[in-house]
Amino acid sequence: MQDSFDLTTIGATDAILEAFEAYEARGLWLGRVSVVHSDRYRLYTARGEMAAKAIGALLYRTERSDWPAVGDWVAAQPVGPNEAMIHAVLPRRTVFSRRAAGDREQQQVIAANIDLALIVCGLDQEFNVRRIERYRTLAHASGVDAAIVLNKSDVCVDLGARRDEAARVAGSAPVMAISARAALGIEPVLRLLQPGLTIALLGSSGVGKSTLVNQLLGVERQLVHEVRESDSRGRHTTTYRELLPLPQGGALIDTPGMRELQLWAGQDGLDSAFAEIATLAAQCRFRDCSHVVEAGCAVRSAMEAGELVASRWESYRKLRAEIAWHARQTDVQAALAQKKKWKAIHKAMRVDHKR
Ligand SMILES: Nc1nc2c(ncn2[C@@H]2O[C@H](COP(=O)(O)OP(=O)(O)O)[C@@H](O)[C@H]2O)c(=O)[nH]1
Ligand SMILES: [Mg+2]
Ligand SMILES: [Zn+2]
Repeated sequence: MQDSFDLTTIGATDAILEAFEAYEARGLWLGRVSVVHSDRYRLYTARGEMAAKAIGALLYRTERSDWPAVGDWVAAQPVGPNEAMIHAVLPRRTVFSRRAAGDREQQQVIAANIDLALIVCGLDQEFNVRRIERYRTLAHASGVDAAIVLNKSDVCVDLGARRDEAARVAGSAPVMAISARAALGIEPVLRLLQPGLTIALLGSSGVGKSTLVNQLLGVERQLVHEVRESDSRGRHTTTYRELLPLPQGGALIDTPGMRELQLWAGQDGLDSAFAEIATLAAQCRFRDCSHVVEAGCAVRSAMEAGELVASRWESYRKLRAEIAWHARQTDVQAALAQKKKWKAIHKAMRVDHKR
Protein backbone atom coordinates (compact mmCIF):
# COMPACT_ATOMS: atom_id res chain seq x y z
CA MET A 1 0.00 0.00 0.00
CA GLN A 2 1.26 3.46 -0.86
CA ASP A 3 1.19 6.18 1.78
CA SER A 4 -0.71 8.61 -0.33
CA PHE A 5 -2.29 8.80 -3.72
CA ASP A 6 -3.57 11.93 -5.44
CA LEU A 7 -7.07 11.09 -6.65
CA THR A 8 -7.31 14.24 -8.77
CA THR A 9 -4.76 12.70 -11.16
CA ILE A 10 -7.29 9.99 -11.96
CA GLY A 11 -10.26 12.31 -12.31
CA ALA A 12 -11.57 13.35 -8.88
CA THR A 13 -13.14 16.55 -10.15
CA ASP A 14 -14.78 19.29 -8.08
CA ALA A 15 -18.16 17.77 -8.91
CA ILE A 16 -17.04 14.41 -7.49
CA LEU A 17 -15.64 16.03 -4.36
CA GLU A 18 -18.86 17.96 -3.91
CA ALA A 19 -20.99 14.83 -4.28
CA PHE A 20 -18.73 13.16 -1.73
CA GLU A 21 -19.00 15.90 0.94
CA ALA A 22 -22.02 14.37 2.70
CA TYR A 23 -20.18 11.05 3.07
CA GLU A 24 -16.95 12.70 4.13
CA ALA A 25 -18.84 14.23 7.05
CA ARG A 26 -19.68 10.65 8.12
CA GLY A 27 -16.02 9.66 8.10
CA LEU A 28 -16.10 7.72 4.82
CA TRP A 29 -13.30 7.77 2.27
CA LEU A 30 -13.49 8.60 -1.38
CA GLY A 31 -12.38 5.80 -3.66
CA ARG A 32 -12.37 4.81 -7.31
CA VAL A 33 -13.08 1.23 -8.31
CA SER A 34 -10.21 -0.29 -10.30
CA VAL A 35 -11.23 -3.94 -10.39
CA VAL A 36 -14.45 -5.90 -9.88
CA HIS A 37 -14.28 -9.64 -9.16
CA SER A 38 -17.88 -10.75 -8.54
CA ASP A 39 -18.46 -9.35 -5.02
CA ARG A 40 -14.91 -8.22 -4.37
CA TYR A 41 -13.51 -4.91 -5.44
CA ARG A 42 -10.26 -3.02 -5.54
CA LEU A 43 -10.22 0.72 -4.92
CA TYR A 44 -7.83 3.61 -5.27
CA THR A 45 -8.16 5.89 -2.27
CA ALA A 46 -6.04 8.75 -0.93
CA ARG A 47 -4.10 6.04 0.95
CA GLY A 48 -3.41 3.99 -2.13
CA GLU A 49 -4.99 0.74 -3.28
CA MET A 50 -7.22 -1.30 -1.04
CA ALA A 51 -9.52 -4.31 -1.18
CA ALA A 52 -13.23 -3.73 -0.66
CA LYS A 53 -16.65 -5.30 -0.42
CA ALA A 54 -20.02 -3.63 -0.66
CA ILE A 55 -22.52 -3.36 2.18
CA GLY A 56 -25.58 -5.56 1.77
CA ALA A 57 -27.95 -2.64 1.46
CA LEU A 58 -26.15 -1.44 -1.63
CA LEU A 59 -26.43 -4.80 -3.35
CA TYR A 60 -29.91 -5.83 -2.25
CA ARG A 61 -31.77 -2.60 -2.61
CA THR A 62 -30.47 -1.50 -5.98
CA GLU A 63 -30.59 -2.73 -9.54
CA ARG A 64 -27.62 -4.67 -10.76
CA SER A 65 -26.66 -1.79 -13.00
CA ASP A 66 -26.29 0.39 -9.88
CA TRP A 67 -23.72 -1.90 -8.30
CA PRO A 68 -20.15 -0.59 -8.21
CA ALA A 69 -18.44 -0.92 -11.59
CA VAL A 70 -14.91 -0.26 -12.80
CA GLY A 71 -14.40 3.51 -12.90
CA ASP A 72 -17.06 4.28 -10.31
CA TRP A 73 -16.43 6.78 -7.56
CA VAL A 74 -17.56 5.39 -4.24
CA ALA A 75 -17.84 6.31 -0.57
CA ALA A 76 -16.15 3.62 1.52
CA GLN A 77 -15.61 2.91 5.19
CA PRO A 78 -12.14 1.63 6.08
CA VAL A 79 -12.50 -1.55 8.13
CA GLY A 80 -8.87 -2.59 8.35
CA PRO A 81 -5.45 -1.37 7.30
CA ASN A 82 -6.07 -2.50 3.76
CA GLU A 83 -9.78 -3.07 3.51
CA ALA A 84 -12.96 -1.08 3.14
CA MET A 85 -16.72 -1.46 2.83
CA ILE A 86 -18.38 0.43 -0.03
CA HIS A 87 -21.46 2.29 1.21
CA ALA A 88 -22.50 4.23 -1.86
CA VAL A 89 -21.79 4.79 -5.53
CA LEU A 90 -21.56 8.47 -6.46
CA PRO A 91 -23.57 9.66 -9.49
CA ARG A 92 -21.98 8.61 -12.77
CA ARG A 93 -21.12 11.16 -15.40
CA THR A 94 -20.95 8.62 -18.22
CA VAL A 95 -21.71 4.91 -18.36
CA PHE A 96 -20.69 2.29 -20.87
CA SER A 97 -23.07 -0.60 -20.81
CA ARG A 98 -24.03 -3.55 -22.89
CA ARG A 99 -26.78 -6.11 -22.82
CA ALA A 100 -26.02 -9.07 -20.65
CA ALA A 101 -27.10 -12.42 -21.97
CA GLY A 102 -29.80 -14.24 -20.06
CA ASP A 103 -33.52 -14.74 -20.04
CA ARG A 104 -34.08 -11.16 -19.03
CA GLU A 105 -32.65 -8.14 -20.84
CA GLN A 106 -30.19 -6.69 -18.43
CA GLN A 107 -28.00 -3.69 -18.56
CA GLN A 108 -24.47 -4.58 -17.64
CA VAL A 109 -22.16 -1.71 -16.86
CA ILE A 110 -18.79 -2.14 -18.55
CA ALA A 111 -17.19 0.98 -17.11
CA ALA A 112 -18.23 4.28 -15.58
CA ASN A 113 -16.97 7.85 -15.74
CA ILE A 114 -15.07 7.43 -18.99
CA ASP A 115 -13.95 10.57 -20.82
CA LEU A 116 -12.74 9.05 -24.05
CA ALA A 117 -13.20 5.73 -25.83
CA LEU A 118 -10.22 4.49 -27.83
CA ILE A 119 -11.76 2.22 -30.41
CA VAL A 120 -9.00 -0.16 -31.42
CA CYS A 121 -9.18 -2.04 -34.69
CA GLY A 122 -6.60 -4.32 -36.29
CA LEU A 123 -5.22 -3.54 -39.74
CA ASP A 124 -4.78 -7.23 -40.46
CA GLN A 125 -7.37 -9.56 -41.99
CA GLU A 126 -9.67 -8.78 -39.06
CA PHE A 127 -10.11 -5.18 -40.21
CA ASN A 128 -13.80 -4.37 -40.02
CA VAL A 129 -15.34 -0.90 -40.20
CA ARG A 130 -18.75 -2.24 -39.16
CA ARG A 131 -17.31 -2.92 -35.73
CA ILE A 132 -16.03 0.66 -35.54
CA GLU A 133 -19.57 1.87 -36.23
CA ARG A 134 -20.92 -0.35 -33.49
CA TYR A 135 -18.47 0.91 -30.88
CA ARG A 136 -19.01 4.50 -31.98
CA THR A 137 -22.75 4.10 -31.50
CA LEU A 138 -22.13 2.75 -28.02
CA ALA A 139 -19.77 5.64 -27.20
CA HIS A 140 -22.27 8.21 -28.43
CA ALA A 141 -25.08 6.61 -26.48
CA SER A 142 -22.92 6.88 -23.38
CA GLY A 143 -22.00 10.51 -23.98
CA VAL A 144 -18.33 9.63 -24.43
CA ASP A 145 -16.00 11.07 -27.08
CA ALA A 146 -14.23 8.59 -29.31
CA ALA A 147 -10.93 8.27 -31.14
CA ILE A 148 -10.13 5.48 -33.55
CA VAL A 149 -6.85 3.61 -33.42
CA LEU A 150 -5.94 1.43 -36.37
CA ASN A 151 -3.31 -0.92 -35.00
CA LYS A 152 -0.81 -3.26 -36.67
CA SER A 153 0.17 -0.77 -39.37
CA ASP A 154 3.36 -2.84 -39.73
CA VAL A 155 1.44 -5.65 -41.44
CA CYS A 156 -0.84 -3.47 -43.57
CA VAL A 157 -0.14 -3.15 -47.29
CA ASP A 158 -2.84 -0.61 -48.20
CA LEU A 159 -2.75 1.74 -45.26
CA GLY A 160 -4.11 4.71 -47.21
CA ALA A 161 -7.22 2.86 -48.36
CA ARG A 162 -7.89 1.44 -44.91
CA ARG A 163 -7.48 4.80 -43.29
CA ASP A 164 -9.98 6.30 -45.77
CA GLU A 165 -12.48 3.54 -45.04
CA ALA A 166 -12.18 4.20 -41.32
CA ALA A 167 -12.37 7.97 -41.77
CA ARG A 168 -15.67 7.54 -43.62
CA VAL A 169 -17.34 6.00 -40.58
CA ALA A 170 -15.41 8.00 -37.99
CA GLY A 171 -17.47 11.18 -38.11
CA SER A 172 -15.76 13.72 -35.88
CA ALA A 173 -13.52 11.14 -34.20
CA PRO A 174 -9.82 11.33 -35.10
CA VAL A 175 -8.28 8.31 -36.82
CA MET A 176 -4.75 7.24 -35.94
CA ALA A 177 -2.75 4.47 -37.59
CA ILE A 178 -0.14 2.91 -35.32
CA SER A 179 1.84 -0.19 -34.55
CA ALA A 180 1.57 -0.83 -30.84
CA ARG A 181 4.08 -3.66 -30.99
CA ALA A 182 6.70 -1.65 -32.87
CA ALA A 183 5.80 1.58 -31.01
CA LEU A 184 5.24 3.34 -34.33
CA GLY A 185 3.01 6.38 -34.58
CA ILE A 186 1.88 6.30 -30.97
CA GLU A 187 2.70 9.96 -30.20
CA PRO A 188 -0.81 11.20 -31.13
CA VAL A 189 -2.27 8.55 -28.82
CA LEU A 190 0.08 9.61 -26.02
CA ARG A 191 -1.09 13.19 -26.46
CA LEU A 192 -4.66 12.13 -25.72
CA LEU A 193 -3.67 11.00 -22.23
CA GLN A 194 -4.10 13.89 -19.84
CA PRO A 195 -4.06 14.15 -16.06
CA GLY A 196 -7.60 13.71 -14.79
CA LEU A 197 -8.85 11.95 -17.93
CA THR A 198 -10.04 8.37 -18.06
CA ILE A 199 -9.64 6.52 -21.33
CA ALA A 200 -11.18 3.14 -22.07
CA LEU A 201 -9.86 0.86 -24.78
CA LEU A 202 -12.57 -0.92 -26.71
CA GLY A 203 -12.21 -3.46 -29.45
CA SER A 204 -12.35 -7.11 -30.30
CA SER A 205 -10.01 -9.62 -28.80
CA GLY A 206 -6.63 -9.75 -30.52
CA VAL A 207 -6.56 -6.23 -31.95
CA GLY A 208 -3.69 -5.28 -29.64
CA LYS A 209 -5.34 -3.38 -26.78
CA SER A 210 -3.12 -4.86 -24.09
CA THR A 211 -0.01 -4.32 -26.21
CA LEU A 212 -1.00 -0.66 -26.58
CA VAL A 213 -1.71 -0.31 -22.86
CA ASN A 214 1.79 -1.62 -22.10
CA GLN A 215 3.29 0.90 -24.53
CA LEU A 216 1.33 3.76 -23.01
CA LEU A 217 2.17 2.74 -19.45
CA GLY A 218 5.80 2.20 -20.37
CA VAL A 219 5.81 -1.14 -18.58
CA GLU A 220 4.70 -4.66 -19.40
CA ARG A 221 1.67 -4.43 -17.17
CA GLN A 222 -0.96 -6.26 -19.21
CA LEU A 223 -0.54 -9.78 -20.40
CA VAL A 224 -0.46 -9.93 -24.16
CA HIS A 225 -2.17 -12.83 -25.78
CA GLU A 226 0.38 -14.12 -28.25
CA VAL A 227 -1.16 -15.50 -31.37
CA ARG A 228 -0.63 -19.24 -31.32
CA GLU A 229 2.26 -20.12 -33.51
CA SER A 230 3.55 -23.65 -33.33
CA ASP A 231 3.74 -24.93 -29.83
CA SER A 232 1.52 -24.12 -26.97
CA ARG A 233 -2.06 -23.46 -26.18
CA GLY A 234 -3.22 -19.85 -25.99
CA ARG A 235 -1.40 -17.85 -23.37
CA HIS A 236 -2.97 -16.06 -20.48
CA THR A 237 -4.79 -12.94 -21.59
CA THR A 238 -6.81 -10.09 -20.12
CA THR A 239 -9.78 -11.68 -18.42
CA TYR A 240 -11.05 -8.72 -16.49
CA ARG A 241 -11.34 -4.98 -16.79
CA GLU A 242 -8.96 -2.90 -14.81
CA LEU A 243 -8.46 0.79 -14.25
CA LEU A 244 -4.76 1.59 -14.47
CA PRO A 245 -3.45 4.96 -13.29
CA LEU A 246 -0.86 6.44 -15.66
CA PRO A 247 2.49 7.69 -14.32
CA GLN A 248 1.89 11.12 -15.90
CA GLY A 249 -1.70 11.33 -14.59
CA GLY A 250 -4.91 10.08 -16.10
CA ALA A 251 -6.08 6.48 -16.22
CA LEU A 252 -6.59 3.71 -18.74
CA ILE A 253 -9.17 0.98 -18.66
CA ASP A 254 -8.20 -2.15 -20.58
CA THR A 255 -11.10 -4.41 -21.39
CA PRO A 256 -11.07 -8.05 -22.32
CA GLY A 257 -12.21 -8.56 -25.87
CA MET A 258 -15.93 -8.86 -26.13
CA ARG A 259 -16.76 -11.47 -28.68
CA GLU A 260 -20.01 -9.82 -29.46
CA LEU A 261 -21.05 -6.42 -28.34
CA GLN A 262 -24.73 -6.20 -27.63
CA LEU A 263 -25.75 -2.61 -27.92
CA TRP A 264 -27.30 -0.84 -25.03
CA ALA A 265 -28.04 2.27 -26.97
CA GLY A 266 -31.01 4.24 -28.07
CA GLN A 267 -31.85 5.95 -31.31
CA ASP A 268 -29.95 9.04 -30.13
CA GLY A 269 -26.64 7.20 -30.03
CA LEU A 270 -27.34 5.86 -33.50
CA ASP A 271 -28.20 9.26 -34.93
CA SER A 272 -24.98 10.77 -33.61
CA ALA A 273 -22.85 7.94 -34.94
CA PHE A 274 -24.57 8.21 -38.33
CA ALA A 275 -24.90 11.97 -38.44
CA GLU A 276 -25.02 12.15 -42.25
CA ILE A 277 -28.04 9.83 -42.31
CA ALA A 278 -29.80 11.69 -39.51
CA THR A 279 -29.31 14.95 -41.43
CA LEU A 280 -30.78 13.43 -44.59
CA ALA A 281 -33.66 11.82 -42.70
CA ALA A 282 -34.65 15.23 -41.40
CA GLN A 283 -35.23 16.25 -45.03
CA CYS A 284 -37.57 13.37 -45.93
CA ARG A 285 -41.11 14.40 -46.78
CA PHE A 286 -42.63 12.21 -44.07
CA ARG A 287 -41.44 12.58 -40.54
CA ASP A 288 -41.70 8.84 -39.84
CA CYS A 289 -40.17 7.88 -43.19
CA SER A 290 -38.72 4.35 -43.15
CA HIS A 291 -36.53 5.29 -46.14
CA VAL A 292 -37.70 2.19 -47.95
CA VAL A 293 -40.78 2.95 -50.06
CA GLU A 294 -41.92 6.49 -49.28
CA ALA A 295 -42.00 9.25 -51.85
CA GLY A 296 -39.80 12.26 -51.23
CA CYS A 297 -37.23 10.23 -49.31
CA ALA A 298 -33.97 12.18 -49.00
CA VAL A 299 -32.02 9.15 -47.79
CA ARG A 300 -32.88 7.07 -50.87
CA SER A 301 -32.25 9.86 -53.31
CA ALA A 302 -28.85 10.55 -51.73
CA MET A 303 -28.01 6.88 -52.10
CA GLU A 304 -29.14 6.84 -55.73
CA ALA A 305 -27.06 9.95 -56.40
CA GLY A 306 -24.06 8.20 -54.86
CA GLU A 307 -23.87 10.77 -52.06
CA LEU A 308 -24.52 8.21 -49.35
CA VAL A 309 -22.41 5.08 -49.14
CA ALA A 310 -24.69 2.04 -49.41
CA SER A 311 -22.78 0.12 -46.71
CA ARG A 312 -23.36 2.96 -44.28
CA TRP A 313 -27.07 2.73 -44.88
CA GLU A 314 -26.91 -1.06 -44.44
CA SER A 315 -25.15 -0.71 -41.07
CA TYR A 316 -27.55 1.95 -39.94
CA ARG A 317 -30.53 -0.17 -40.90
CA LYS A 318 -29.19 -3.23 -39.08
CA LEU A 319 -28.33 -1.35 -35.91
CA ARG A 320 -31.68 0.44 -36.00
CA ALA A 321 -33.50 -2.90 -36.23
CA GLU A 322 -31.42 -4.26 -33.38
CA ILE A 323 -32.19 -1.29 -31.15
CA ALA A 324 -35.91 -1.51 -31.99
CA TRP A 325 -35.94 -5.22 -31.21
CA HIS A 326 -34.35 -4.65 -27.81
CA ALA A 327 -36.73 -1.79 -27.09
CA ARG A 328 -39.66 -4.16 -27.75
CA GLN A 329 -38.10 -6.80 -25.49
CA THR A 330 -37.81 -4.26 -22.72
CA ASP A 331 -41.47 -3.27 -23.20
CA VAL A 332 -42.59 -6.89 -23.11
CA GLN A 333 -40.63 -7.44 -19.91
CA ALA A 334 -42.11 -4.35 -18.32
CA ALA A 335 -45.62 -5.53 -19.25
CA LEU A 336 -44.94 -8.99 -17.82
CA ALA A 337 -43.58 -7.54 -14.60
CA GLN A 338 -46.67 -5.34 -14.33
CA LYS A 339 -48.97 -8.31 -14.88
CA LYS A 340 -47.16 -10.32 -12.23
CA LYS A 341 -47.42 -7.45 -9.79
CA TRP A 342 -51.19 -7.14 -10.25
CA LYS A 343 -51.63 -10.87 -9.96
CA ALA A 344 -49.89 -10.74 -6.58
CA ILE A 345 -52.01 -7.78 -5.49
CA HIS A 346 -55.23 -9.53 -6.52
CA LYS A 347 -54.21 -12.67 -4.73
CA ALA A 348 -53.44 -10.70 -1.58
CA MET A 349 -56.82 -8.98 -1.86
CA ARG A 350 -58.62 -12.32 -2.17
CA VAL A 351 -56.86 -13.66 0.91
CA ASP A 352 -57.79 -10.49 2.74
CA HIS A 353 -61.40 -10.81 1.62
CA LYS A 354 -61.68 -14.40 2.88
CA ARG A 355 -60.45 -13.31 6.28
N1 LIG B 1 1.89 -7.22 -36.21
C1 LIG B 1 1.46 -6.65 -35.10
N2 LIG B 1 0.97 -7.40 -34.11
C2 LIG B 1 0.55 -6.79 -32.98
C3 LIG B 1 0.61 -5.40 -32.83
N3 LIG B 1 0.09 -5.09 -31.62
C4 LIG B 1 -0.27 -6.26 -31.03
N4 LIG B 1 0.02 -7.29 -31.86
C5 LIG B 1 -0.19 -8.72 -31.59
O1 LIG B 1 -1.58 -9.03 -31.58
C6 LIG B 1 -1.83 -10.10 -30.65
C7 LIG B 1 -2.93 -9.68 -29.67
O2 LIG B 1 -2.47 -8.62 -28.85
P1 LIG B 1 -3.16 -8.19 -27.49
O3 LIG B 1 -2.51 -6.94 -27.04
O4 LIG B 1 -3.20 -9.32 -26.53
O5 LIG B 1 -4.65 -7.90 -27.98
P2 LIG B 1 -5.97 -7.62 -27.13
O6 LIG B 1 -6.73 -8.91 -27.10
O7 LIG B 1 -6.72 -6.58 -27.88
O8 LIG B 1 -5.55 -7.15 -25.78
C8 LIG B 1 -0.49 -10.40 -29.99
O9 LIG B 1 0.08 -11.49 -30.64
C9 LIG B 1 0.31 -9.14 -30.22
O10 LIG B 1 1.70 -9.36 -30.21
C10 LIG B 1 1.15 -4.61 -33.89
O11 LIG B 1 1.27 -3.39 -33.85
N5 LIG B 1 1.55 -5.30 -35.00
MG1 LIG C 1 -6.04 -7.85 -23.87
ZN1 LIG D 1 -36.72 8.78 -45.98
